Amino acid sequence: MRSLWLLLGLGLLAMCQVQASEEESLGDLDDLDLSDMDENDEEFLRLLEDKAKAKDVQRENEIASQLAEVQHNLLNPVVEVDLCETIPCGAGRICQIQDEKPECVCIPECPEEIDTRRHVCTNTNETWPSDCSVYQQRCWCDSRDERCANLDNAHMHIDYYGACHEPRTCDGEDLKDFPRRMRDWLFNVMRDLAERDELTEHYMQMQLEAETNHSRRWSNAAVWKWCDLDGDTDRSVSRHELFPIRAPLVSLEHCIAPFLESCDSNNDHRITLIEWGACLELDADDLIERCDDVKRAKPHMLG
Ligand SMILES: [Ca+2]
Ligand SMILES: [Ca+2]
Repeated sequence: MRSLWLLLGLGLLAMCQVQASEEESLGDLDDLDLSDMDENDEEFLRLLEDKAKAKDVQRENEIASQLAEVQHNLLNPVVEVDLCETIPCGAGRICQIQDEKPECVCIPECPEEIDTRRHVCTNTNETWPSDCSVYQQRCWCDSRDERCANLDNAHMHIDYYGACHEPRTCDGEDLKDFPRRMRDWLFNVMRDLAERDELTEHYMQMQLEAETNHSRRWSNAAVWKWCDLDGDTDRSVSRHELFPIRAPLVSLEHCIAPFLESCDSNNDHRITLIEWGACLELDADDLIERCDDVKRAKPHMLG
C-alpha cells in the first residue's frame, strides 16, 4: 500500500516538474533579447548553459526535498486522536482541550428555548428555560463561577418538565384508580415500543407473551419497566432511577408523584420488584425477575 502511494507521489511530482520546466523554457525565451546578441558569442552561450544548469540543480534539490517529505509522511502517518473522546463529561459540561489536555468545562451556551414545554421545574420550585440551563447553572455553582446565582444551586435538580405549578392534590379516588391506569399505560408503552421494533429480543418475547397470555398482560409490562428503570442493574429502583418516568409525567399526571412515593412501602428509598408489583396491585406470584442483562452489557448494539 505504501509503495503504491509512493508511486502516486512520484507521478504527481514528475507532472509538476514537466509543467514547471515547460513554463521556464518559455520564460527564458521570452527574456532573451536576440537583437543585441551575437549568435557566435561563445561566452554568452556558456553563461546561458551555466544558468540553465544551476536552475536544474535547484529544481532537483526541490524535488528531492519534496520526495523526502512525501516519504517521511508515508512512514510516519500523523494519526489525529480526539483526546476528548476518552473523557465523559457529566450533564451541563463539555470537553475542551486546554494546554493539550482534555478537560470538562461548564457548557458555555444553552440553545435558546422559546417552547414553554421545554421549561423545567426544579426541586427548589423554580422554573428554568430548559434542562440545559439547569445543568449549566449547577456546573457554575459547583465550580464557583461568578455566574452562579445561588450556591445552593449546586445541588439543584429537575423535578419535572414544564413550568412550576401549584401541585394539584391527588385525592383519594384518583389515587385509588391510579394503579390500574398505570398498568394500562405500561402495557401500552411496551406495545408501542414492540411495534416500533425498539425492544430487545428478550423483551419482544415478553411482550408477545403479554399479548397472548392474559395472566401475563400486566405483570410482564410491569417487570419490563422495572428492569428498564434499574439503570445500574442492582435489582432495585432508586429515587434517582425513577427520574425518567417521573419527570415527564408530573405535569400531566398529578397522581404520579404520590403514587411513586407509595411504592417504596418500607421507605428505604429503593423500590424492589415486590414493592413495585404490590403498588401496581399485581399478584406477587406473577412477578418473575426477568431482566435482559444483555441489553445492559451492549447498549450500543441497540442502535
Ligand atoms: Ca438500581
Ligand atoms: Ca423500598
